[in-house]
Amino acid sequence: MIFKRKKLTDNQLLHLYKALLRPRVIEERMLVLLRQGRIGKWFSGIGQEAISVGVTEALNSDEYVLPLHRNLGVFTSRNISDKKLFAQWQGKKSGFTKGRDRSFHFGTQEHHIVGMISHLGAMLGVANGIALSDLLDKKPSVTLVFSGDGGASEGDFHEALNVAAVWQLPVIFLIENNGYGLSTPSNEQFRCAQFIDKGIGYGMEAIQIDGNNILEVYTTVSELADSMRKNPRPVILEAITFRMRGHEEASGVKYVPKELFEIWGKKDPVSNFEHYLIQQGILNESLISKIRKEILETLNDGIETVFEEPEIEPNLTEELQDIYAPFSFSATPPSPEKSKEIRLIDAVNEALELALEKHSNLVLMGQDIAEYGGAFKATEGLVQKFGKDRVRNTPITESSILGAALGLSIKGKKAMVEMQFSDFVTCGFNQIVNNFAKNHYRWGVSADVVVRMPTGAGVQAGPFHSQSTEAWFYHVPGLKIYYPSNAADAKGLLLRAFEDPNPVLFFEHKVIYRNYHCEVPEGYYTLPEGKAAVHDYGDEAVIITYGWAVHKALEYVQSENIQATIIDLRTLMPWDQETVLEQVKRCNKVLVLTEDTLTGSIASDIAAWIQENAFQYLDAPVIRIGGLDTPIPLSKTLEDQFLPWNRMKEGLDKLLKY
Ligand SMILES: Cc1ncc(C[n+]2csc(CCOP(=O)(O)OP(=O)(O)O)c2C)c(N)n1
Repeated sequence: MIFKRKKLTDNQLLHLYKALLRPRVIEERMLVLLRQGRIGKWFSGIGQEAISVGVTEALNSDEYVLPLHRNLGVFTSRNISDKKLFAQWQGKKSGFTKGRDRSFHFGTQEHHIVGMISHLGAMLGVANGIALSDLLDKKPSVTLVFSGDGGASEGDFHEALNVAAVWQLPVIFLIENNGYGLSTPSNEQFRCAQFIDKGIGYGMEAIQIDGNNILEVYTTVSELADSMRKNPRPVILEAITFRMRGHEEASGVKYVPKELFEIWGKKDPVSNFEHYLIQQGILNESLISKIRKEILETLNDGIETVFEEPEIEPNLTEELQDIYAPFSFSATPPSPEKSKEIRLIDAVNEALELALEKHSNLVLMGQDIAEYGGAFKATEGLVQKFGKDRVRNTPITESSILGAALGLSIKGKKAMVEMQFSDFVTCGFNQIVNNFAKNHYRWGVSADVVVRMPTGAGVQAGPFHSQSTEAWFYHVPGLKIYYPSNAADAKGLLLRAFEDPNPVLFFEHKVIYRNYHCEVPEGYYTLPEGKAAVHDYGDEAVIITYGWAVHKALEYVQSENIQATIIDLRTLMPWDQETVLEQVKRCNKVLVLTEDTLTGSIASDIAAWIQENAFQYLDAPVIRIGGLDTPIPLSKTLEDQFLPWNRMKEGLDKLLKY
């Protein structure tokens, strides 16, 4: 191995050696503890330390690094104490996630590290958001995100590189090419000879380095980062290395040819660098022992303290509280003096404009949302007023853009992502349910993101442009769901959503966009979440519903003169249990109505809640009415059959006669 020290001083070289040795010593100790049965799982990065350490040492301490499961050296190079790390690994309260997540699955703003979730590829888009924030703030800065060679097969990898290239984001996409993804060798994982070959396809520079040579890693990244700070752009950095141990310790290495260990053993990053430093007269055996001893002493102290720390005493209140980020804002009630009659689409547009004015840190992203104004024209005129930095057209990459939205939040910005149709959110599902929803609970940083979703059937758009997708998210703790039925609510709730630092999924029904209008107060106002609207036409039954179904229920009740009250839930997470209970007590007969397919719907959950909490007030079984449990068909007659409106009438008649 050839080491080129360039202009590095002896002290710098010694510092790099100590930084390189620390994760090795920690890991050796972990392997002993594992054999002793004192710890559980361990993912080893032995043999790959030069990468984690070299890149982290090369970056400024306020530049973000997004490491993976073999990158202990990133954490140690940012001077996180052994005790804190060990507490995290052991699931202790004093760890980074209060025992809520495993090993390297945590972030720390203090150290500018955003750790992984289990899902490979998910953090690549997040790195883009962090870099975008710096770019918007004109802060010369680089973000570095890791991927394994196996993880690079994920669609998220392609999306993230594509977005970074189009937006010229200063991100180093570091691929640790260690030959295996769990048991799968490279030739069963990808067909290209090397990852740098992908650069030209993305329109991106690509550099290959010897990942076992700490000086090559360090000097390459130092020079590259310097140049990227001056001239922001993304770069693929392929570090060639080898995984010297199993995928994780329990899984073994039977499938790896033995000779590979011999070849790569000779390329060990620590012993080679040690040898070089001895040759240079910077290190000697006694100094090595001294350094090792120092590292071990602090480590052992940390380990023993953590072992003594008691297991976590569960605190239910704390567990439930930490799902959402706490925040306070002063609600702005609508002023009734001035209003005008507008459609829901206009109300959304007005709210977006007001939100952009109020929150100077808000960035809107979505397909065709800039000059074109969005598929439904919800963002029309905004780019002209607020510019392309804040109203951003995106490539067709739902997952990566949602990831970028989280990256923006990590840097203190607010983001809105428009799904062209709520159906397409499936392509970004992971970001919402695993990253957004769990981020605050896991390490205390919320996804300050509003995802706007044009939704619903009734426009003969077929199985992939008509679905009601709200129940998919209702099931996931950590998300909020708003679903206004009219323009006035849409405006106030959307503005409320932007005040909230938590992730809000905001549903806009395509039929309501232009077919219904109402008086909408002018200017800025917010409406509270979890507060239903009650349309009181009598107390013979209560229909609990939301969205387009509110209009359908109202039309029927009004036209047939039925003495029923309609509850428009307005927000589904949280939903207004108090008003529901009050009206169940008053009306005693309940129909829960949804346009969504009935099985597993939010309506089903509400019906279950009512029978559990208000059984004694019921004069009839709770009736649930919803869409058919089929995909949503295209033709008008088939779609009419799918939609629940006729069944609603029958259900209500049956209920009233019960
Ligand atoms: C989306 C997803 N699919 C599968 C897994 C299971 N898994 C965890 S690590 C791993 C192998 C990763 O290989 P690579 O990216 O090359 O990184 P390495 O472990 O070699 O460092 C797999 C398949 C996962 N975590 N996430």
